[in-house]
Amino acid sequence: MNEEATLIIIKPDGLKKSLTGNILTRLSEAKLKIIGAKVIMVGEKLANTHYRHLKDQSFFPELIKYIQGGLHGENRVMALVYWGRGAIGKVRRIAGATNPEEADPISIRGAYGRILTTGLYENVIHASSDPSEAEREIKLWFSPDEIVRKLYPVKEESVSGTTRRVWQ
Ligand code: DAT
Ligand code: MG
Repeated sequence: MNEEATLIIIKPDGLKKSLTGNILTRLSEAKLKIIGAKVIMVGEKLANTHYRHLKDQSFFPELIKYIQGGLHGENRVMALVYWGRGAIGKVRRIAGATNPEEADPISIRGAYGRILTTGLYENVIHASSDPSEAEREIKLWFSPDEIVRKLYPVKEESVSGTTRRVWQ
C-alpha cells in the first residue's frame, strides 16, 4: 500500500447534526495522520469546481445547494487531509457507499445518511475516491501552508510586494 493523502469533507448535515466527534472517532480506526484541518464556508465557485464531474447530472443544482449549506441553514463544512498507507481506500471503506441506503449500516454514510425526497443522497461526508482526485481536491481546498507535510510541488508567487506559496 502506498503512502498517500486523501481529502475528507464533513458536509453541512454532519455539522448540523453534531456528528463531527463521531465521524472523527470512526475515521481514527484507520490509524492515519491528520495533516490539515479547517472549518470553512463553501462559496459557489468552490462548490462547482469540486463537483465539476457531476455537472450534467439532474441532481447537480441540489448538490451544489447542499454542500453550500442551503439545505440545512448551516453554511459550515469541515475539511480535513488524512495521510498514511492506503489512506484513500481505508477512508472510503469507513465512509461507506455513495448511496446511504446501500451503504453498510456500520459505515458513516450507512449510519447517518439519508435520501431526500428530491432523490439527492445526503451522505454526511465526502472522501476522495482515487489518487488523482485526491490531489486535485487537496489542491483545491487547501493552500500549501495549511498542510503540515510536503505533498506536492510548490512555487512562490508575488502579489503587490508580498510573496506566498501556492501549488505549482
Ligand atoms: P462519492 O461522494 O461517493 O464520491 P460521487 O462523487 O459520484 O460519489 O457523487 C458526489 C455526491 O453527489 C455524492 O456524495 C452524493 C451525490 N450523488 C451522487 N450520485 C447520486 C445519485 N445518483 N443520486 C443522488 N445524489 C447523488
Ligand atoms: Mg466522488
